[in-house]
Amino acid sequence: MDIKRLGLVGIGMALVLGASIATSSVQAATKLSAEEKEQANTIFFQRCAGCHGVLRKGATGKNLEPERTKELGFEHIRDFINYGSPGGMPNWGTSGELSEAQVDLMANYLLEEVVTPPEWGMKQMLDTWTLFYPAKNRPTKQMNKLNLDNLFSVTLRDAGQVALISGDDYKIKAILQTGYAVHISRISASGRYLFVTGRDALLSMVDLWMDPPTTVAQIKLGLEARSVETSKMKGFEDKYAIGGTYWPPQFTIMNGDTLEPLKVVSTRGMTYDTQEYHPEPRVAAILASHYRPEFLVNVKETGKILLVNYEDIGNLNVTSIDAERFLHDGGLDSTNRYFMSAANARDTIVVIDTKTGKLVAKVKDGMGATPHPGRGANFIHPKYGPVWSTSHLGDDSIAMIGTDPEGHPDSAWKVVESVDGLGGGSLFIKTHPKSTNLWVDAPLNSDEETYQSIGVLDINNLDKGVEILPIAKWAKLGEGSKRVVQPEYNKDGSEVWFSVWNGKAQKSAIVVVDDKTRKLKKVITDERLVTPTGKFNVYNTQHDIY
Ligand code: DHE
Repeated sequence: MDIKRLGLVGIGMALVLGASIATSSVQAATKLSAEEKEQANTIFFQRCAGCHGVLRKGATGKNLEPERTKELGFEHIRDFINYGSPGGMPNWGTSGELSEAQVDLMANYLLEEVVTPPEWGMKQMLDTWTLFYPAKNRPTKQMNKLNLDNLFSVTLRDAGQVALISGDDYKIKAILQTGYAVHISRISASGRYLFVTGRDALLSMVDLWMDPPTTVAQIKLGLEARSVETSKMKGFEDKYAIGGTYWPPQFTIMNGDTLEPLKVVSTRGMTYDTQEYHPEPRVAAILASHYRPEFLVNVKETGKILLVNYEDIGNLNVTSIDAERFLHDGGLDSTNRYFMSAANARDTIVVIDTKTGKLVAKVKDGMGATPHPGRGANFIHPKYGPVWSTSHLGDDSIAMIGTDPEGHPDSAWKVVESVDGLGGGSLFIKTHPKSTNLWVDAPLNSDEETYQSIGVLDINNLDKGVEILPIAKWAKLGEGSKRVVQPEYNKDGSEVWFSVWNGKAQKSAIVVVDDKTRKLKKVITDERLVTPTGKFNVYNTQHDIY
């Protein structure tokens, strides 16, 4: 095994981390000024809270409360921030993302007491809710000539915008202002409305029928968020939207037509296993059931999946399923019946039957380290039948789990095969019902050649191994880290799009590859394409095709 493909930069740092806490140096903190503390707070929010939690209790990242950091000592923490670790901690210092002074600042900051941010309830939400276009001022039919089914909503992360790009002529049709470090897009059941959430919990609702597509409502749901979804059950299409927040730890159900907040529900409570109180159980992925009028809400730190029934918001019925701690992302199987959810820091995939509303399995045997599926990839395995697959952050494997309990009972809810992908540091995997290719990225790998490439496997000949395509090279962008991230198909499954994610001041691109030939088809460049990351094809996102 090529050590680079596992992403083993900073192995020395892992050994440092593994060293006995008792032997590490205890060093007094340099007291930070109010100004320094504010700067550190901002950096912590932008770079660290996603993995370690606002209260620093740890999740994907380690616990960073002062009791622990003081034991580790200033130098240890500073080096860890600087060099990163094979477990997925980025090398903030050596990558140039933080200066030496900022690394020192953060090491000192982590020795100080935790700063608890303010709460955010209905009053704050209503204060920030803006309905730019009430439903009566919106068109009754599509006013533009866009082929909406093949439109892509592209996250322009550091611009706080999304670009709407046509999958037909590769042109940018609109740029829309959204929240800070915008994260994901989701599409309403009808395909008309696009919902975009920023990390700052600013949620935007875009009417794709207007000419040009326009933001019709916005609301700030808290201070930090990653997820949004809309009701997809027959009879409830476009009726409700839901947003989950990391801080405060809660979810909010909104009117799907206006974003008016209707119900805020805290997720604070007891962990599923040790049954101890957790003050910050963050809401990670949310999916809409196609079988029942329910949202599936991943509560990270307590390890519970909530089935939130939206039939009667005033008498809210929530089923709480004991799943596994540190639930993060996940998707549906090919029949849309089973929710496959990654408890990534526990190397587990939890399976929920959205038809019966019950836990089906917790798949642990055969999983790699830190599964990170995005929504995963569904295909027919030549031997084991329908499978859902995930790549991993912590190693280079791709795990395939059988999802057909009736047709292939022996394979159901087991890792039936695990193969080598592109490398550790993988975030996303993708295929399409019309394709026999399985694409896998590794944007957080430490090896430049690896994170600038994409891996592709032939579903019918998995033994042949991965073919590596130098996507970033094809884009010819000049300087920068140019991480290749998130495969996304066009509507008919003939093309796959990849983001070449560069620094904010550098040139980025989207590279389009022909799915059949695996050859370069198009490089989309435009000065407005600043730090593209996620891409969401309207039709595939609307219908949960992946
Ligand atoms: Fe994401 C999905 C959280 C960092 C790009 N990301 C998700 C989801 C969660 C999440 C909970 C699932 C949402 C859902 O389905 O409802 N992401 C987090 C983090 O907490 C984390 C680790 C750190 C942070 O501070 O945010 C994080 N994510 C990133 C990135 O650095 C990425 C690569 C670039 C970016 O734009 O920030 C990134 N995340 C994405 C993308 C998806 C996503 C593209 C949607 C994938 C999909 O196919 O659905």
